[in-house]
Amino acid sequence: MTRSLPALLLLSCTLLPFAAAQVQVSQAQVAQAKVPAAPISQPAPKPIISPVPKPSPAPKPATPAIKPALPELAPLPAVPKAAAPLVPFSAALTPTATPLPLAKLPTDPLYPQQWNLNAINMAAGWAVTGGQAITVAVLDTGYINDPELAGRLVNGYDFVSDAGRSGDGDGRDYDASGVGQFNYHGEGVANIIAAAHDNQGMAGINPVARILAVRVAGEDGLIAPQDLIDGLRWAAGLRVSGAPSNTRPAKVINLSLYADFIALSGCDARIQKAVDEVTAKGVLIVAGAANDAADAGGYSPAGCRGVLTVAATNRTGRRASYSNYGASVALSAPGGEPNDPLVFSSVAGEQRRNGTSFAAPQVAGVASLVMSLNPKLTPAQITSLLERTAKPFAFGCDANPARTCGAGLLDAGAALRAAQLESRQR
Ligand SMILES: [Ca+2]
Ligand SMILES: [Ca+2]
Repeated sequence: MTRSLPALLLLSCTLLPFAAAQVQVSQAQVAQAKVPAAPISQPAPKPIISPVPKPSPAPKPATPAIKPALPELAPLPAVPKAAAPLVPFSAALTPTATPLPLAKLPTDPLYPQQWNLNAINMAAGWAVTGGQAITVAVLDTGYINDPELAGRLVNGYDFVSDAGRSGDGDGRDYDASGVGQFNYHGEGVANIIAAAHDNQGMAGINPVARILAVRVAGEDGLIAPQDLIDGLRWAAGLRVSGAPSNTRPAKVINLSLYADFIALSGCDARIQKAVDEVTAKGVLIVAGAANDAADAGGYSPAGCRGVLTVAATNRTGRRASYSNYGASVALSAPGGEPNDPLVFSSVAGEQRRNGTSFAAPQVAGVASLVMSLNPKLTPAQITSLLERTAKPFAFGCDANPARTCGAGLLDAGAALRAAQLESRQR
């Protein structure tokens, strides 16, 4: 892929090597490319959440004429929305109480398969706190009304400005629900952060967190830089012309993406400006490093100053084959490999995916637990805490010592014990 081509945005990896994927592919090539994707790592998905009643079939959307499908994302069939109520945007936040340890480990059926939670020492973290209703914004494909987030999913705003790519027939509007075949992406990110411990599906990292869904990705999975910038600013409570004011800003923003049409040559100045404004408001931005097995410093937002950039590891604790690396990476979290993915729940059934898209939300989830203990920490202080409590890579994360993956592997137990100790000392 040459660097002038449009960048693909969602950091869900690739059963096919990303670097080998063609951007300007014909529909026939796309269809062909999908063939090896399914059976490698995905057994037939089992429904793990009560089936959602099917609405009458919607008319088939026309095939997008201009944008190619994403070769890195295996599309799913369209699924109906679940019936769990969305939190109205204006709803008051639950008053915070002293954060307590989690009463017991999750009994959700997918929990034993969530190997990434063992890898990040999550049970030791939950022994410190089960979290509070911290708001985490997910800037992604929009929300799916997933029962895992019932009562905690906030309909934010649809920032996709291009009506030709939005899939909902218009530009920006008040409905942040996802449209199209890549919906599972934002749903999976949100569920990794905040899925309920409810004996169904999976277990999230902060099971009481509130998810603010902000749609920035079009139906085609691409993100325009201005939509990302406005979505970032809005999620943090900054004014965005034409959008309603956000009176319930997030404390953490998860970006499992990079924006389209940005040259891969360092942080884009427009994105950096938005990042600076958001972090100055005390909002932590967590971003995936991207999936090109390249230096993340060339990417936006992964290479931007002030962003907590997350590389992906595999089950052995080494760098995942696709993960970006380098000095802009703060630390790592499990992202899995194509043949050994992470597992998470979806209204469409169990998902098995890999990518830095799914590493970043683990850090965002643990960061929200840290904030549960000490809401006054600045983004820089949270980043520092997570870096210094990360489990160092004994022999580096990669056989090539130049391919660094930050301070180590996320350690939720160590991070939350340190956060608790520091909050008591204040
Ligand atoms: Ca729209
Ligand atoms: Ca669950």
